[in-house]
Amino acid sequence: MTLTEVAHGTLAGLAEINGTGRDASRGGYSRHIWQPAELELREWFIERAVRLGLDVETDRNGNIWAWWGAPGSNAVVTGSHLDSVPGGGAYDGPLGVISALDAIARLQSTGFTPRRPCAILVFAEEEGSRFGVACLGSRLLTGAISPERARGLTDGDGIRFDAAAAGAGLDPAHIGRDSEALERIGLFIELHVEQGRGLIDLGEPVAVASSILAHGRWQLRFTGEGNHAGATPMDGRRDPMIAAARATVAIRDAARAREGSYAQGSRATVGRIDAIPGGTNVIASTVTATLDVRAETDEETRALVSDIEALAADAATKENCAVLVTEESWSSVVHLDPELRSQVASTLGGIPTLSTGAGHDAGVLASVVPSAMLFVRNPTGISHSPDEFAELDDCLAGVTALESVLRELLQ
Ligand code: HGY
Ligand code: MN
Ligand code: MN
Repeated sequence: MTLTEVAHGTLAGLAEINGTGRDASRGGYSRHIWQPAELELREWFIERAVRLGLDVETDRNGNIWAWWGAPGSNAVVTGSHLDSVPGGGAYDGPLGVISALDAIARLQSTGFTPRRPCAILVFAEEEGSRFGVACLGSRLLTGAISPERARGLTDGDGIRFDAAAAGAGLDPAHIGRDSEALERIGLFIELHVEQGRGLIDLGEPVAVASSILAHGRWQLRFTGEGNHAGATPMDGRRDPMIAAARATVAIRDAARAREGSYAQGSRATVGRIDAIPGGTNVIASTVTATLDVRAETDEETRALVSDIEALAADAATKENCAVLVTEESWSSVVHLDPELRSQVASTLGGIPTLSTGAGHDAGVLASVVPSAMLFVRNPTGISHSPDEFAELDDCLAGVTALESVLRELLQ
């Protein structure tokens, strides 16, 4: 079945938002916090939740809560995010939100009444695509980032987070750890499209998550001497683009060269390089490269980053440039709650367990409440790309799994 064919069944939500935030130049979707496409998705979610009779509120940090019955403590909370990476896929985030809506709709349609509070939670800025810090909404909720630091984050146009939050109707003075909201959460479970090949290799539609790689984001800022591309001889140039290019290849080689048990899980990626001033006929004065590093332990990730810092310094020196490395965000390795994981697995008759290299809000919440994740097979094994995909039958298997787990946890 195509997406439009499901317009009236479970996962109809995928069809309903299929056109929202399409990115004509990159392909896929660009849905960034408090910009038109993401605002449209917020409204879509609220309308869908109200249609289910859920009580909706947006918290002080821009996360949306949709309560099935009265808010209360020890709640079973499920959900994910609606925002995307630039040119992202249709499923990363929205599949978890839509599956939560559909699982609750199915429970309601069987006359099931939850014996404990239940809510869907839609997190703000999970991808960090606008303000640079991943899982910003869940970090603020849990106090994993200071309100001061969050307020001062800026987007590509220099707009501050506090100004954007105020524009979205929040009180920037009030953002930060929300103990009252946290105390309500008894456990959190997030359904998410798988972003690797695990379920393809296992030949299974659904798995439960075991762990999330340690990961973080850094910025490498190379500075040299801006000059005229035509009037400046090659000798004597101090070109930060060359330093950044050398460093980018060396970073890739360093991650590939990790030894022993860390070889498989170590990853380092330069996702974007921005040059100032960025003219075709101009030698750049400053070049900024983004850096994403991940590994199976905090120590190994930190060790790889310090190797990368040395490599970047060497690349800069060779070009008579300077480099400044600054950390933007950090997430320790996450081992999701083993008890909840086995309860989920046994409820589902023993589905496989998978670790992931992708970060999630469930990984942030795991530091404060028992958290679990369900993965749905992605037959391309590709994510953060328009090629990300999930077969309808596998999506339905995911909803059915989430419905069974919620029924078990709520009775
Ligand atoms: O970057 C990540 O792993 C997640 O998609 N935010
Ligand atoms: Mn993502
Ligand atoms: Mn995601």
